[in-house]
Amino acid sequence: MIRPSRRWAASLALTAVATLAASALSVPVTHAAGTGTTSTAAEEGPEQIVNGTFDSGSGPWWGTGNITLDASSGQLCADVPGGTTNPWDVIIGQDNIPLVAGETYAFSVFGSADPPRVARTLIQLPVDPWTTYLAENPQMTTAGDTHAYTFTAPTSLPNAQVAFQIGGSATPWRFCVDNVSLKGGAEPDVYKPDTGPRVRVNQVAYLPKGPKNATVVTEATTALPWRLNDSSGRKVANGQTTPRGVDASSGQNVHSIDFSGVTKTGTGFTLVADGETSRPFDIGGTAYRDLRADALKFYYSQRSGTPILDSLRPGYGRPAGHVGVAPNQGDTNVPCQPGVCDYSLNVAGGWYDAGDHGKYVVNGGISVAQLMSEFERTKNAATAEALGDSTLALPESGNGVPDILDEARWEQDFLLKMQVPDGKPFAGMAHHKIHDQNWTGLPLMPHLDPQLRELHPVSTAATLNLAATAAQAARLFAPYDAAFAARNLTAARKAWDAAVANPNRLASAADGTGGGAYNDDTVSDEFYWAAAELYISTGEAKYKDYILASPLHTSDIWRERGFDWGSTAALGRLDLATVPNALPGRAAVRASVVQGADKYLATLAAHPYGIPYGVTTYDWGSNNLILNNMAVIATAYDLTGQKKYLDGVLQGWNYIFGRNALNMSYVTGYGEVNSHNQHSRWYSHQLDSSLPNPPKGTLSGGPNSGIQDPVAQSKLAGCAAQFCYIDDIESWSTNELTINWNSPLSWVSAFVAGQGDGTVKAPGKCQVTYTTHGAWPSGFTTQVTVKNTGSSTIDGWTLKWAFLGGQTTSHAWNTGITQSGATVSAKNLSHNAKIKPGQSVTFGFNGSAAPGPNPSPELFTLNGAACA
Ligand code: 9MR
Repeated sequence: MIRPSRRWAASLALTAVATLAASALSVPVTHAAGTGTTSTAAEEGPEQIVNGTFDSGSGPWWGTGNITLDASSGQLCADVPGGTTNPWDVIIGQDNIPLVAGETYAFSVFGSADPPRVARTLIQLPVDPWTTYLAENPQMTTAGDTHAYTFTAPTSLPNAQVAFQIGGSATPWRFCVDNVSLKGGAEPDVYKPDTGPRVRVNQVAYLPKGPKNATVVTEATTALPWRLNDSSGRKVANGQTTPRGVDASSGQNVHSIDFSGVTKTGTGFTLVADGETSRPFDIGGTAYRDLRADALKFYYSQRSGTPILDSLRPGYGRPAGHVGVAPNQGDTNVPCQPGVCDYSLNVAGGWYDAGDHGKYVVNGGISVAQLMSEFERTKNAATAEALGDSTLALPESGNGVPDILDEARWEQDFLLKMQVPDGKPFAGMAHHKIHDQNWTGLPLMPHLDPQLRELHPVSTAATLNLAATAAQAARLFAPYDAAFAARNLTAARKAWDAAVANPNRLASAADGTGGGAYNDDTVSDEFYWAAAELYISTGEAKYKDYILASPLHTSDIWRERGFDWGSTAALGRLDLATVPNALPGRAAVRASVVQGADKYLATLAAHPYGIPYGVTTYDWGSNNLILNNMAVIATAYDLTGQKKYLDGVLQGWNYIFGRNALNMSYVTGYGEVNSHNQHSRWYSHQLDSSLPNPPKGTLSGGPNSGIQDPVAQSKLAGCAAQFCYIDDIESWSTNELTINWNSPLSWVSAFVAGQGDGTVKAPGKCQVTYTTHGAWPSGFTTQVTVKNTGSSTIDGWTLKWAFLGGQTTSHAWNTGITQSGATVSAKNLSHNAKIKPGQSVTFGFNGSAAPGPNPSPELFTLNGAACA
């Protein structure tokens, strides 16, 4: 993958003027030795340039905003525009090069220019007064030459800059460099992360009645004493550690600590063991309510096609990106890649995928599905708290629709636009993605991206992502906007049929220039997921038959590595288990989720850091995979109410917030030490202090054993899995932010936020029989009996449930009924307010039908408590 880094143009004119002034005043200690002459001693010294061979893209090299760096040939090339005045109007550079005073360095570069040009070559101070230590003007030829020089550094500094100033030409030309090398000086520091105290805790909070686990890194092989202190250092509890041996995911010898017995609440607790004091943490539950909102608020500032209002996100306001206003070229009229199609589409809107400006149907699909499922869970799970309107500070807040659905719709509208129009080849399928023709650098605000945007070929995977999400949207939006729901259902059916007709159109792994490939060679899981959503929303036999015939319906889909955008069967299985439907054998579907959860619990129990991720090499975006495994455990809790599943989620949660080898939280703004330099073209604070860091509640991808980017490669080579991470904006393979990573963070934080103090809630003392006696095309009649199974009289009651889709209640008897969205509240009348132990009340209502099935609800709450 090639990801050039590029400086934003704004600050550069000033930079370069100052450079000249400084070089005129200072005396460069450059010994221009000419081509081919170098100091042997220096040549044998250590290499100080990172990725001078461009074997893995162009990072951490950057360029000015008027060029695009291209490393696809294995050299670094740029088309230099004509019509600039000064050399510094166009620059390619690399920062953070250490120099040691008095050391002699050998610098060399192979460069070419077509047509021939001079490329001003500098090693300099990166800030005013821009003192130069090497300043040369090599003549670059079309065939290319190696140019080599030596110089002695007059001063020590950790962050010198190599810069090729290539502006000032009246006409355009092409510049390429390769084998850029600076040898000499001291061995570059071996990167050693600052991991702080060896006692590792969840730096945010433990729930008072939940499990409390920590890990201590120690050479000791026998149990050690531990002690828990409150914020004033007073002892709250003590005990003995459990030696766990060497942890394969970190290579560390560790002990675990269990202080679950402590239920005292407060802030500023610390855990002490082996002479080390942990970072402080709370015992209490409210932080995760904030996170539930923050993790969802993340999506608004990822929106494309609309201005981000500073009034709603102070410090994050920006103009609308990609609305066809120069220098943007899109996304209102986007052509296909050459030869792919003969039309243009308006695909404005949606969310930017990650730190790039690309929009990908496969990844948008799982993200919007997880947001919709987070909402759908509020209809079906006993511990889910309502996610209502005006909870996320959106432009749509106050429109009567839950904000989480407003946010999901922003993406779903975009996914619908990616469907091939009728009458065109592959009508009904979805284009795999839309993004820039070439990779852009950092920082680059969305509205300033000058690249051509292109639609890429259709794919079966994208089409099925559209089918699945549109089918889910059809039932969830029905109570709020019947027309939008119907549009989604039509699109979903059409997409399904198109995918069945074209079951093997795979996105190419080679299509990764300017955006991610998101290639996926196995689409049986996408078929299964789409069939599941279509079946739940329509009840139709063709989808049911597909599900029942799919080998994925009964196989063990619970990968140790977790599910993600390329492995989506779990999305279907989880919804078939939790959303009311009439699938034959549904009990086995539910049981399979519990089996998956049991597997992850076993992994977690065996792991000295309590991580439900049973692998020793970590994948790209490992944090999202771990969170998805936790969502499976959480769903088992929703299905069974068994404490071990709740405890499992809470234990896995600790890893994300600091109980890990790096002793850090991977969520911006949460935990004393947290990721905040995630790779992003607009949250580029690390590169430009006038820009913000990512907003609070942004998940980093986390450790990735693949370390595909040059910064990670230069700093983390040989890393044990948990150490394959660096909070550096250039480390796009370990530290990006992505819409499909915040979606499980958001889902799981909503689960945790709903658990109060961590106690397993006792079921309500009630039993409900819900019988739909008659159904006709436009309506139905239902009778409900509520039995008091407790030992005291219920005096006044409200029974709540939710319909699957757009059903509404009309005439009711023996109750007063109100409805909000799909959720119905039936309240007693004065004559039946009391239900004595063992006795029942019966009421009924007529309802208006909605498209699709009308299954009996499976969750009833009486006065706020879920009936058994
Ligand atoms: O999240 C994706 C990961 O699973 C893949 O292994 C990786 C390489 O193909 O790509 C990741 O997705 C990136 C996408 O291609 C472009 N936008 C940023 C995504 C996160 O890094």
